[in-house]
Amino acid sequence: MTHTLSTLIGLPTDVGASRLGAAMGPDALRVAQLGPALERLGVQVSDLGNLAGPGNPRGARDAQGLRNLAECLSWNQIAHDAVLQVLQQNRLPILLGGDHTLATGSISAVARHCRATGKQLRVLWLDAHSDCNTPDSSPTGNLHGMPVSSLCGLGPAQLAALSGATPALPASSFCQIGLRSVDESEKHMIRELGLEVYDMRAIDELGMREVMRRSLVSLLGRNDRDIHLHLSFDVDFLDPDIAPGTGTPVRGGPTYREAQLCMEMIADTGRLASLDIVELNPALDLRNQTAELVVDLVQSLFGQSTLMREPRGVLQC
Ligand code: 6HN
Ligand code: MN
Ligand code: MN
Ligand code: MN
Repeated sequence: MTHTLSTLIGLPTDVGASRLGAAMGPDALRVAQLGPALERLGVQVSDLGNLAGPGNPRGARDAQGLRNLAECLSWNQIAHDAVLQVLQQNRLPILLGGDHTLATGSISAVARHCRATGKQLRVLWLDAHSDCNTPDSSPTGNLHGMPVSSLCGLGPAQLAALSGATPALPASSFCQIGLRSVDESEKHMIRELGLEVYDMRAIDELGMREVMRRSLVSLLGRNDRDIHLHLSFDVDFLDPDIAPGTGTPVRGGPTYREAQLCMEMIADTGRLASLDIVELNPALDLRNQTAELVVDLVQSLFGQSTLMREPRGVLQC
């Protein structure tokens, strides 16, 4: 384990999504005992509670074609400031969303921290979607579809500026896994940016193990000590049969076992240093099963395994 001290940051908002409910995500994760589950693994957990921010005005698209931009900016600034402070305390921030817009603030803070400490930031993005729309390309105007482009310096300028440098990180520092709903405009963007992407077809053809091996090798290379690995975990990555509690479900996602293997292989790298858990929508869930599944997976991410084993490292897997 890289960090044994971690801090939960609740960001109860759904201003970046079109469906209401992700604002209840942080509490559903607490009800599912996220903190105690991590503590059983030897992680010391503190919880900042739910931070306050603007409500959801459910705005129409503005002149730029965006919904709730001002509120998204506020929430991302709040996310940014909290994540940066936690990193400066040498703790591992766990952002509890909230919708996926929040990754802009969160990863901008991580990028700032890495610049200050000489670390190299790599981002693993688990999602059914590519989240690389721009204000011009977005079919919906929802900002949760734009964090990747914002971080690459293309989204709305105020969001892109959060890291203090544009881009917060180059597209080559990302890897996306689990995609199965990509807008036409995003297909072009993936090409243009040169994003490394493993869609569900890649998982079908290669298997999760090989997909994870390839992506971790390309993200971490020789797995030097100076790499900071950030995981942005959109709950809609998971198949909706096992994880119905999310606002933009897409059928045909990873199974329980595939998702476990994915988390276990990330744990094996020993490089996880910050985490977003986003897009959990308890209003659409059944008896909190999605939150409970996420807690189960996060335990694997923090090193829980069936047998006692030594971390194998990315190149030995
Ligand atoms: N998410 N591509 C669609 C859009 O509205 O831009 C869906 C985005 C979903 C975003 O799940 O984080
Ligand atoms: Mn650090
Ligand atoms: Mn997403
Ligand atoms: Mn998604």
